[in-house]
Amino acid sequence: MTVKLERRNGIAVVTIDNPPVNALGRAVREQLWSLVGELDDDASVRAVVLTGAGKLFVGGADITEFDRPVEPPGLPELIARIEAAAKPWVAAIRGVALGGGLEITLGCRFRVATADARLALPETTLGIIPGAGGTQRLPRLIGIDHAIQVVAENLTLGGARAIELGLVDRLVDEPLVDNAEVFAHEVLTRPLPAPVSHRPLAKADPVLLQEAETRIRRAARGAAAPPLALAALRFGLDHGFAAGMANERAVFLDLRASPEAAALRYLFFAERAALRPPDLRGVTSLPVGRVGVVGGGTMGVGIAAALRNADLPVVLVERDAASLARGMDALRAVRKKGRLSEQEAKGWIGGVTGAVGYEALADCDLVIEAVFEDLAVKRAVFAELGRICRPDAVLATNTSYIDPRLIAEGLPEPGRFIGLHFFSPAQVMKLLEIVPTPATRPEVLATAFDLARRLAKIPVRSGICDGFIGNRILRRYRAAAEQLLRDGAAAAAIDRAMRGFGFAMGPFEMQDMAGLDISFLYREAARARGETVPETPGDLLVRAGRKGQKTGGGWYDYAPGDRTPQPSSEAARILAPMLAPPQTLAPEAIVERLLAAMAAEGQAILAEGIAAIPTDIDLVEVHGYGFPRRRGGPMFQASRAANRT
Ligand code: 3H9
Repeated sequence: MTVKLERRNGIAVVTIDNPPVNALGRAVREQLWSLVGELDDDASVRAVVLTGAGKLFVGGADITEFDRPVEPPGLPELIARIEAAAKPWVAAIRGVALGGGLEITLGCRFRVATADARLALPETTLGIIPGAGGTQRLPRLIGIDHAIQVVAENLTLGGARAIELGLVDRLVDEPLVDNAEVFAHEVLTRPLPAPVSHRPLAKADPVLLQEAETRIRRAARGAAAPPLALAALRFGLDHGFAAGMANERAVFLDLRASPEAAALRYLFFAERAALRPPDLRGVTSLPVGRVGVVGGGTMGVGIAAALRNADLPVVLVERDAASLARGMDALRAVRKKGRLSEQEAKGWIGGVTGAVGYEALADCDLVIEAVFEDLAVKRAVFAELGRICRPDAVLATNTSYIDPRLIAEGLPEPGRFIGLHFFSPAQVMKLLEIVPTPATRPEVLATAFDLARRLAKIPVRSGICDGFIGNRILRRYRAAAEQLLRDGAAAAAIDRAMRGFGFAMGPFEMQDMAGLDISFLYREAARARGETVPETPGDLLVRAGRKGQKTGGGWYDYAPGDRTPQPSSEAARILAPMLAPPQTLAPEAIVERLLAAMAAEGQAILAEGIAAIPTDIDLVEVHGYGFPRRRGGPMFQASRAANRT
């Protein structure tokens, strides 16, 4: 049974025991449905305590059911039944009560929680809105302005805050159920409060609603659910509880079936699966206590910050005192601002040992090299690391292009070597490409995945190829964008189309920001090696000194101190010899062409075994390259397009 019942002197304790997260799947709903009737009919029961087994209350509706039609009994009906029960139900919450998990507590007459409880309605992150009364009952308990933040802005309330807002009636210690039982006996001595749905709702301040609307729309960046969650809440304000519930349900069901929600669900499961690759099941990772970082430049500092954010002690090594001082200053600057107390901030930076020379790394369990992207420089680093580090220490390179096998050549114990490709800024970007060499031992690979989990990153394993998964697709994407340009589309039209699709920036704006010279130098190096690399429009711009924002112009012009791209007649003149006569393409056609190019490269990457599964490619794009989350990724898009035809 996924729902357990125990009777203790007049109190029935109902425990949802549905691992891993006590989701409210059909079996749970069915059992709760019949228990409400059974307990109402049981004269020995005076009140009911509803709780979750294990470390959490309930993680929400069962998301795996969302690809199928709704299976009765529905959650809104179940919650209405609990709310209307003859015996009062008391929710006893430890850990998380999320989505439907929080909604079911709102149907209970009381809520008690431990201080570590976390209450939230994260539905909008899944492309839906709360669908079991969250938008209607919550404002009646905590007021409209706070409810807006929980319903449409994914605010999580801790136990203490929930008490302040009136969401929880009492904070209790463990043992939770014993204390909830005491609470239940106590409340039975007093008249019961009205069910939440019967409570009055104060009038909303129109200015506050307007501000919320603007804020939520801006933050949603085109995602449908957050503004609709607010709208559902407002509908209830204007039309009352019953109409509000009917409207909420209709919007919920509509969104549940939307491509956006399908994409977000797909990523939800892909992100969790990424942490546990099947072939590493049963492989024990190596203990990592102290981590060395070689190089105090942007990448090294970002990696050190990511490690400190996960509370790992760091040794940051530079080649001289001045570079080390710069690195340490940069680290202080990227420390999580605002969120740390003075004491915590001290501890954060105090966990970094700065050192000149490699000797300080002798005791590290893992060392990550983040020096200049040059094979000879990197090899020199690993020659030193091979000499100084313990033979069992894991040694990692943060290269983004260079073949890790070449970097590791000559390294003693090559089985401990691995590529860890972080993305800049490394303390922010979620993606970690993990690049084993054929010599890398499974425990070392497992250690890399374990590290990603500790750093709250999304790990994706990549085989060895030029640019690994992400930069390889990026190159193809840019090439396709340049081909569109050559065919006569305007850079501004291409950028606009991709922004419309959900990217923060289009491909040309992005290159102007990052600098056109890096890929130019890369092509030049290939040409110098004798490879045939045809001239690109980007080459023309760089040769004319237009390297992007940093030189005042690239594909666009930029006024000093202003990052707004302006159409450039100078760029047009330089590029003219390569471009076909101007033509107007529909934004959809532009998006289709560029997505198809990304997906085609993804297919090649899969065919070559560089990525194991399509979801890995989508995770790389979403977490490393700004692919809009609500679109799932290029492979997800391609599979949907294939299903349509
Ligand atoms: C909702 O409630 C809609 C309602 O408004 C209306 C309905 C009518 N369902 O994250 P973890 C799986 S929408 C099914 O690694 P943690 C997960 O895939 C829902 N499965 O654990 C993984 O499986 P596997 C609103 C779920 O301890 C395993 O559980 N709720 C669900 O780090 C462990 O997950 C949310 O959006 C689910 N709801 O974190 C909350 N949740 O082992 C979503 C998880 O096979 N969940 N799984 O890889 C979470 O945020 C976290 O899972 C949680 C636990 C904090 C609960």
